[in-house]
Amino acid sequence: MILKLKPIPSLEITPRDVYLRRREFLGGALAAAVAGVLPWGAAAAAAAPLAFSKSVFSTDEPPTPKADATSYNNFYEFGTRKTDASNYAGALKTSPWSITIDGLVSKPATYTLEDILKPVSLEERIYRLRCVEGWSMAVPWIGFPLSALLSRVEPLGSAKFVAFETVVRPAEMRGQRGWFQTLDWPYREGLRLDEAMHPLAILAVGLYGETLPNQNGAPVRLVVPWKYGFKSIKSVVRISLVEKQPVTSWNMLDRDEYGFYSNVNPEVDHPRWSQKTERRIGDGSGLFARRHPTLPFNGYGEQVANLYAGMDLMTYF
Ligand SMILES: Nc1nc2c(c(=O)[nH]1)N[C@H]1C(S)=C(S)[C@@H](COP(=O)(O)O)O[C@H]1N2
Ligand SMILES: [Mo]
Repeated sequence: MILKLKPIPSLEITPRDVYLRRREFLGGALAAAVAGVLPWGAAAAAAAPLAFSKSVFSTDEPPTPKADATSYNNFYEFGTRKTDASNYAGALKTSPWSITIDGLVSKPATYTLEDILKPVSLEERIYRLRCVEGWSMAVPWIGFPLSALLSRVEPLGSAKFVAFETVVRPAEMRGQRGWFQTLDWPYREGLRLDEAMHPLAILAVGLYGETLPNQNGAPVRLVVPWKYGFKSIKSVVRISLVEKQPVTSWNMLDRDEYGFYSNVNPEVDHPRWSQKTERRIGDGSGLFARRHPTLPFNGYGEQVANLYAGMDLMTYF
């Protein structure tokens, strides 16, 4: 195994352990977070330091250099080149920000980002994100379990899937205007409800100790580490609990190339290229870049394979 993921002891962790671990790592910024003074105020455009604890869910691999993780991005709302997001995403106004949660829930709501963050504690999780294009990065995300937010709105028994949408703002997102329409906006993604409730699925609001830069999906984006990167939808404004499998942007573009599940799987090639290996961003480039074997479920199989027991992963790719 290349990627060493520590086992998930979450259910064994006592509140006291969590408390002690948090005390160990939290700096002075904790006081601000506890008081509800989060750095997403009116003028929080620049990166602000975040208070967080370290998570037992992290891989123990060294993170990709921050300069690479924040300049080599896919964010088609700003263009299709890897540098477009870091060059143009500054135009997106990320404060104020709110997320509407609707559909099959007992308590539909529109929460501001501050409302969302008040009851949760942030943790840093170093996750590897594997892009369907054949590269990957290990990023120290700062976020909280998606399940915490979903539980708050009380999903109904009839809810089976969760649909996500990115903001639509052509005036601020150059990829949403003009002649070169790439995807059909809003960018849409989805998960089965049990996937969304899995403790590894997080909403991230920061990376490398600071609030998310716009190119990485500010102010709040999903990170689902066992799935190809395109499932990790950026700049989320709407989350809907639904009964039927929702449409997703890449699947709409080409259903043979991008499935709904999109679990990282070295055995299922993309129709135009192999998925067996990956290039690690920051690890040298060109012909001599080392390629690493891609792992089933991106290395998180022990934690998530049971979600797919009995499913043919060649059919449900
Ligand atoms: N809204 C939106 N979310 C998106 C994308 C996008 O184009 N638009 N690209 C996806 C893809 S293909 C990848 S690999 C990851 C990249 O995340 P990163 O730039 O933070 O590494 O974001 C995903 N989320
Ligand atoms: Mo990707």
